[in-house]
Amino acid sequence: MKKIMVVGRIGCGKTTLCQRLFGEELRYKKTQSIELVGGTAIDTPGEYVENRAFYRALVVSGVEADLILLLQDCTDSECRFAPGIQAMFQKPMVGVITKIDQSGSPAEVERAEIFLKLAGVNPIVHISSVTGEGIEELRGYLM
Ligand SMILES: Nc1nc2c(ncn2[C@@H]2O[C@H](COP(=O)(O)OP(=O)(O)OP(=O)(O)O)[C@@H](O)[C@H]2O)c(=O)[nH]1
Ligand SMILES: [Mg+2]
Repeated sequence: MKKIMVVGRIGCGKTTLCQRLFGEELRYKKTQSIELVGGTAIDTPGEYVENRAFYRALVVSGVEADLILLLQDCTDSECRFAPGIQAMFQKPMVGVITKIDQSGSPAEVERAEIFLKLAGVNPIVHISSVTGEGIEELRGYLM
């Protein structure tokens, strides 16, 4: 499995996705610092992408990763990624729209898709870490 780094806003579902990918029990735990999960995933705190002062730390940690997952919660009406953030990492990236089980309308998912496209990320997968929808498709990119 590729070494991944997971990036996205506070509460967008990074840690829950890592737990799902590594078959761990889904349980809430705030991420306080950059952490290695399951040996192949770098989980990051949402604060690092919400505050540009931390961008350098993200880039430095991302050097270790083969692939960066950029997560956008479909229920979140705000996007906090700098436009073209993809160019900053210089790494292959996959956009991940999270919490699709919570989506109130297709428009919410489309909004998340626009945010990820503005970030410069492609391809994009839609997932729910709770129901498992889209997880196998995402795994395909991690092989
Ligand atoms: N319904 C639903 N809830 C989810 C999903 N993924 C995560 N959550 C919930 O969203 C909340 C935040 O999830 P986390 O995975 O801790 O978020 P995070 O991105 O790691 O947040 P930080 O560590 O603070 O940056 C938790 O209560 C999760 O249970 C999902 O796919 N569907
Ligand atoms: Mg977390």
